[in-house]
Amino acid sequence: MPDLVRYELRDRAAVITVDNPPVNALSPGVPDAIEAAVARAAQDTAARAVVLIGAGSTFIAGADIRYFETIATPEASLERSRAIHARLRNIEDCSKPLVAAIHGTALGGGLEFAMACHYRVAVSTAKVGQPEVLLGIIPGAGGTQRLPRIAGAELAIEMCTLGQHVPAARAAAAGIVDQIIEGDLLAGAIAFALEQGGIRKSRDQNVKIADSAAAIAACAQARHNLKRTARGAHAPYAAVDAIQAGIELGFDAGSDREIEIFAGCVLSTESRAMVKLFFAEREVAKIPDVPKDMPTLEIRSAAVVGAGTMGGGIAMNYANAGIPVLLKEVTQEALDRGLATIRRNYESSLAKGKITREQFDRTLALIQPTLTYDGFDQVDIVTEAVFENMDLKKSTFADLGRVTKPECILATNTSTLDVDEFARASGRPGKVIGTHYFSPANVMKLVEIVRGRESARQTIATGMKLAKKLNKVGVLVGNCFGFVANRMIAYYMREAYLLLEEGASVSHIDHALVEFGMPVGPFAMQDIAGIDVGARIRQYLRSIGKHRAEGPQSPVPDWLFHMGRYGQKTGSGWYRYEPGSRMPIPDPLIDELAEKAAAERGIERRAISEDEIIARIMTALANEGANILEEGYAARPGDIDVIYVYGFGFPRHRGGPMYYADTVGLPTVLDRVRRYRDQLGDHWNPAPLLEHLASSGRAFYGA
Ligand code: T1G
Repeated sequence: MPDLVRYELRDRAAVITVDNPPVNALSPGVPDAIEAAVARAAQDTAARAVVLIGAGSTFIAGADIRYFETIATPEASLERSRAIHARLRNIEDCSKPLVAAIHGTALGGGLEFAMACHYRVAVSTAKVGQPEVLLGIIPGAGGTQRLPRIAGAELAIEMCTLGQHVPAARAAAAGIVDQIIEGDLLAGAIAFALEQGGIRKSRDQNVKIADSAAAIAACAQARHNLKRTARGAHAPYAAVDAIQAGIELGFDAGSDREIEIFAGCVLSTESRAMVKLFFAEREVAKIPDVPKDMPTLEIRSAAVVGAGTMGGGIAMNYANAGIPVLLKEVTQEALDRGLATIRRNYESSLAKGKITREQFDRTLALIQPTLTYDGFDQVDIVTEAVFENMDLKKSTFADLGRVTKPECILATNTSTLDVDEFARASGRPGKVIGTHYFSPANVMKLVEIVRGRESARQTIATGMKLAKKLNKVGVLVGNCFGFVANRMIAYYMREAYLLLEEGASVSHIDHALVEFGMPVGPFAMQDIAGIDVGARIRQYLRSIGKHRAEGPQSPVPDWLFHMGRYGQKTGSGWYRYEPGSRMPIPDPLIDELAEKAAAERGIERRAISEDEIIARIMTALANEGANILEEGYAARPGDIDVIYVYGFGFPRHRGGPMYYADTVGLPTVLDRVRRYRDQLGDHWNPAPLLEHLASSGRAFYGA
């Protein structure tokens, strides 16, 4: 396929250009065309050296992920991997100096092709990486063999288990990149290639792994660390196994091990889940009725009303993105408190070396504190983050409608209240959206962009684009109670509370969810967020005759609230905490309260397995997710999964609550809902969409 891979002669060098937009993926035909072009260059008497480069914005960004699902059997995987290994050997055997010229990213198979080249040069903004573990696989084209030989075992392990993108400067320091090119990359690469006296095959380089004992010790240390960080994912361990095999058995046998291990990974549920998530993360930006080229408003300045925990974090997001932001409070004391928290956050980043002093000063200077609406008539967006009270928010929006310019976007950070009420109060409903951040707002990546009944498409498109500019993952959701994240988490918590009453302990339930892959269990999570936050929302909801999730409402969380046990911030909540420690200590008082609540509900307590805990909680999530999809408050199951992965740390290797339900099988999930209804009550009500898909043998994905 000459058109995806071009060949030309430049200054006595053969230039091979991969041109497969948007990211020069190694789609079918591309690897063979590169191999053929290298072979041609080797024969081309007019060429003294060869340069491999990518067209457009990047070098090769890896294998074409869209084709992973076409690999149906281990045999098919083995055959493909053996073919690509052979191709890279042939490329590496080129008799003339072969240089990879890297800009943008060289990722996965892209870096593996670059490492099969004899040399690599890059522009200073380039990045390289082996992100395969983020897809539930390992490098499958020799990366676990060549990278340790080029960069040493430790960095190879780090790159293959974390999957991060390594900047060119660090790659150069590690020997992955031989030269940083200033100015024109292609010209620099050709000059570099023509200077090279000979070829250098990375498969023959063993100096950096000569101390095999140290390298194998690094593998053992990595496995130890993964116990804490992998959270149940297997691919990172598999990558270490392949690297160790190469160190112990040599390049050839190590490559065979890599091929086998890769075959096991690419067919795994873990990989299927993570590939789905990869594309779901890209789909969330596509709003069915908002064209990709919808003109958006330029956000050059902002304002935030409310300098509390959320308001302060939101103001930091604007400042971190270089957007000047007014931060308004009602009293000087509250404003000073908010600013002090912001300053502390930046001082901690400075102390950790995440920002320089210059960045510290520049960013902090972008946050302008104020007690008035002066200047609000100039800003492009205002985010309201005042206390979660309907009347207060409505009067704030009435003010904003009055003091801001007509084209200004009015966003609310409410997590539970009706956005349409604020829109009406502002008098400019087309400009109103929800931007529901997650605490801490300056850290958590997720933002639910809430569409009101009259939110204009340009306002939505502007909100989505702004999320990306603030380095957030924006997901569009409908304006139902609790939107998507909180609406579903209410069912997650309902089941946790009820399982506690029925006989499971707080630490048992938390352990089950952590083993499942959650960063923390529901009770430890609530102790971090504050039991008082949930209690005050329940109080407000009771005042308007609502509950977060239908069914039995466990009294235990409110009992803790009335006892002043708010969690970590008060030294006790669902757990006890020693002064200055965040280590949760089980407290027998909680079991006593659970027994009391069970007695009041006439519940006979029993032993409950971790499998049942997971089944109950995940089924509750999926069933409510199905209702949300059917009601149209989320566009795709992938949107819900992206929300749960970024909002609550749902394990990526499970794909998210909706994809996880698909892996369990919707007939099984439906059967569980019906069984729970019979055993536990009518609050378990099968979602019509779940019933429909289960009875028609379909899944959420592909519905
Ligand atoms: N395959 C297929 N499509 C891809 C792709 C890929 N590798 N990478 C990106 N796309 C699509 C993406 O879906 C989107 O499509 C468009 O390109 C722009 O992407 C043998 C087996 C390169 C850093 O994991 O990390 O090699 O939505 O929105 O923000 O060992 O894309 O427009 O229709 O993300 O500028 C390893 C994955 C593969 C890299 C660019 N490689 N890609 O980010 O654009 S496994 C990766 C990325 C492998 C070998 C193994 C990013 C990016 P659409 P985008 P971006």
